[in-house]
Amino acid sequence: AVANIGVVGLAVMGSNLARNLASREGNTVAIFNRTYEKTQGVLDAHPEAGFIPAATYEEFAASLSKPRTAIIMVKAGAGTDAVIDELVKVFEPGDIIVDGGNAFFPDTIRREKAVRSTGINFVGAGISGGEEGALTGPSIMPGGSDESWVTLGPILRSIAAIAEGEPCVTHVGHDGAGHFVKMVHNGIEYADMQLIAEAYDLIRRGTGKSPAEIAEIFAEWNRGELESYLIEITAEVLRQVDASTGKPLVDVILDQAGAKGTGAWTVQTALSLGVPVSGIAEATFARSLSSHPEQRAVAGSLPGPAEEFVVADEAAFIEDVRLALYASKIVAYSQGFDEIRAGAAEYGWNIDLGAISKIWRGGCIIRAQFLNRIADAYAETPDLPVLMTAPYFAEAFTRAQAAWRRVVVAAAQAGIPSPAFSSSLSYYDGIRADRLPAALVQGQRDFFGAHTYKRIDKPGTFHTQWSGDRTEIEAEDTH
Ligand code: NBP
Repeated sequence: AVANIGVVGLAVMGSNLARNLASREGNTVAIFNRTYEKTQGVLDAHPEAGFIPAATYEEFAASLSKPRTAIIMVKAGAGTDAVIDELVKVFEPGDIIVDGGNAFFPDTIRREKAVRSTGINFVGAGISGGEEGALTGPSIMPGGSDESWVTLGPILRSIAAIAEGEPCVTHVGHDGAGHFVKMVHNGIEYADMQLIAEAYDLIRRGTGKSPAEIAEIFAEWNRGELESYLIEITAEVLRQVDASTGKPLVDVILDQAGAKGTGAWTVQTALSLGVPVSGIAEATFARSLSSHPEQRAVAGSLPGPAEEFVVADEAAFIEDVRLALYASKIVAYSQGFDEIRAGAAEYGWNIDLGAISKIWRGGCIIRAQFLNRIADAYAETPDLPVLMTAPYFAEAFTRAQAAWRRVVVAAAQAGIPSPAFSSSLSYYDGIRADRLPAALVQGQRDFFGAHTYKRIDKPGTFHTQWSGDRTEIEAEDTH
C-alpha cells in the first residue's frame, strides 16, 4: 500500500486529473479503469507520473494507504453507481470515495447516505475546468463530511487552480452541497455564454462589422470590468477562419446549441425552490429554441419589423451593449447565488457564499475578475439578501441602466432576439419595484379558487365572496 490517492476512470478527465495529482509533491497515484487497455495506455504514455496500476478493484484497494482515498471520474449516472458498488466491497470504514463526475445533487445525497451506512465516507465533488483544468488546475467544489475533508482537503488543495495565491477549492458543505454548487456554476455559465452571444449578435447586425472586427471589441472588453475566460475565448472563436471555405468559422457552424443537462437541472431545481433564475432559464431555453430546425423553418415566414436596423452612432451603440452585458451579467450571478442561498436553506448546508465566489476565480469556465467584487460584497454583508444590491453593483447599475434599456428597446424594435438581456432587465425592474401587479394575480386567484389574500393595511387572511354579495370575510390561509 504505497499510493495516497487513487483515480477510477481514465478517460480524458480521469487521466488528466491523475496526472495532475501525480505531478504534485507527496502524491503517489493508483489508477484503475474498467477496461484495462486504457490503464495500460495511460501508463505507457506517462511513465514520469509513477502511477501504480491496478487490474482489479481488489488490487486497487490493496495499493492504497489508509484511509484509502479514491476519486471516481466516470460517466455520470449508472457508471458512478456501478463503481461505488465495487469500491464499497473492497474499502473499509473510514476510507473515502470521491465522485468527481457531474452528478445531479439528489443522486449525491442518496449515494452519500447509502455509503455512510457502511462507515465509508462519500464525497460528491464538482470539478470544473474541462480537460485542460483537470490537468493544470481545476476549480473544485467538494461536499461530504468534515471527517473526510481532513484527509481530502490537502490533496485537493494541491491540485486546484490558484487564484491570487489561494487554491480554488473549499469544503462547500455536507453531502450534495458540492454538486449543487457545481450545478449552479454551470447554470451561470449558460447565462454568461448566452449574454455574450446576444451582445455579438446585436453588434454584428447593428453595425455590419465582421466577426474578426467584433473579436477585437471583445479583446478590448477583456481588458476592463468584463475581463473573464468566456470573453477571452469568444474573441478567439470569432477570429477563427474556416480552412475549407475561407469564411469566419462562426458562419459555418450550425446555429443549434447543444446541452448536457446541467443548465436544465439548475432551472428545474430553481423552480422547485421558487427562485427566479430567469437569466439562466432564458439561456437554457435559447439553446432549446435553436435546436428545433423544423419549427424554425416554418416560423421563418412570420413577419418582422418593416424597417432596417441601422445604428446611428456605432461607438455609442457598442458601449451601450457593453454596459447592457455587464448589467445583465450581474443579474445572472445574483440569481445564481440566490439559488445557492435557497438550496443551502432547504438542504441544511452551511455554505459560505463569499468562499464560493473566490473558488470560481480560477480554473473554472466562469472564472473572472468580477468574482472578487462578489467576494467583497459577502465579506461586507454575509447575509446579503440580493447580491446585486451590494454598493459596487448598485453603482454599476447607475452607470449601466440607461444603456441597458436602450439596447433592449433597440433589439425589440429591430426584431433581434435578446432573451437573456431583456429578461434580466425585467427581473431588475421587478425586484426593485415598489408595487407589483401580483396584487391583481392574488385577486384573480381569490376570484376563481378562493385562494385568499392578505391586505396591506391589517393582519389576517381574507376572501371576497365573489359569487355572492362580494363582501369580504376573514378566511383560513390557503395560499
Ligand atoms: P466519460 O464521461 O466519457 O466516461 C468514460 C469513463 O467512464 C471511462 O473510464 C469508462 O470506462 C467509464 N465507465 C463507464 Br462509461 N461505465 C462504467 C462502469 N459501469 N463501470 C466502470 N467504469 C465505467 O469520461 P470523461 O469525459 O472523462 O468525464 C468523466 C466525468 O467527468 C463525467 O462525469 C463528466 O460529466 C465529468 N466532467 C467532464 C468534463 C469534461 O470537460 N469532459 C468536465 C467536468 C466534469 P471504460 O474505459 O471501461 O469504458
